[in-house]
Amino acid sequence: MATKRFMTLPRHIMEGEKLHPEATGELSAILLQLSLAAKLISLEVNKAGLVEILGFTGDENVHGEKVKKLDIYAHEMLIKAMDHGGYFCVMASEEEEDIIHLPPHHKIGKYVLLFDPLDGSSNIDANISIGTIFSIYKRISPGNGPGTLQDCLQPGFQQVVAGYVVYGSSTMLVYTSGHGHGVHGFTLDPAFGEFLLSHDDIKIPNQGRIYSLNEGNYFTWPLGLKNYIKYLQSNLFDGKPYQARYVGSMVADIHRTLLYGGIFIYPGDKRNPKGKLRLMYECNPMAFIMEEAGGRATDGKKRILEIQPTGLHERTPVFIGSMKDVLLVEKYLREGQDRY
Ligand code: AFP
Repeated sequence: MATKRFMTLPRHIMEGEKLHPEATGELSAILLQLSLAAKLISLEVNKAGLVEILGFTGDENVHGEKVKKLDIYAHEMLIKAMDHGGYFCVMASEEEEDIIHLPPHHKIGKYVLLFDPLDGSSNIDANISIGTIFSIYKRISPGNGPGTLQDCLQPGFQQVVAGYVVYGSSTMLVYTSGHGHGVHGFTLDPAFGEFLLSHDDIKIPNQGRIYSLNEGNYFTWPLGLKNYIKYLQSNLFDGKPYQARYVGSMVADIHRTLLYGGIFIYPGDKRNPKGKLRLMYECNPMAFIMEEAGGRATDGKKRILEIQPTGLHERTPVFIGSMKDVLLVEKYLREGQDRY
């Protein structure tokens, strides 16, 4: 293996491919294309404050949310980067209600791509970290024609690759192909436009000291969650209570949780029993990464990766992070017996 200092993403992928003689190289090509899209999106994100790209297009996305131009740019950039390589039979995006078919006359491949092009977009104007999240499956529908909704609605344990790009103080791409191959983080060196291996085989601490959720929703939380947070605030761990950290951008909060340990929570509550975050292109990819890094991800009861999806944009409560922290909140939720 090359010295870590000059381990570029392409080289890391190629070396990983050598470990799997059966590999066709398609997943490698997909990851490289995704990294190209990430570089182009990063360029726009990093200069958003300088050009008129800020602000609203006046359009709304499928969820009725005001769409910022960067959302659209990221969405279109990913589709343009991914729709002509012959890797995919179908795609799906947070920004489109229905599945996205490949343009006619394009070669159809055996993979499925789901993505949130720019998660955390309400933070763009405040220059807070935002991100892209991606999730890849193999098709399950028969034949070699266009993919179907059935191909997109697979449980998360069927993913073949999951990852995210965090556009923060630096741009980082984190991905895993699961099955013990590890979680790897690459930092973009803008000097020569390459992602360099900066976090090899990331493992989340078994227990953290940080909890992360929107405490503004406290009065709608289930009783068990209130008791859990009170426990973290009123007991001492290494001499002090847990620290609260909440960016309000899932990719940033998950990235910190992965590196530092602790727990990120977006619960179901009185108003929204399914919570806010999307199963297919937010929670499933993050759960795949977190489990591969030695953590845990559930909806409070069952593994996120075992949820059988019924809709492209369905939401799920999510409790994700260090093994001990997630197991403990599940205990408090059980004791709370779904009472409010
Ligand atoms: P936006 O894309 O509207 O900024 O929402 C971001 C997000 O989907 C996710 O990235 C955050 O974890 C979560 O919403 C924050 O939601 P609250 O603002 O309700 O805490």
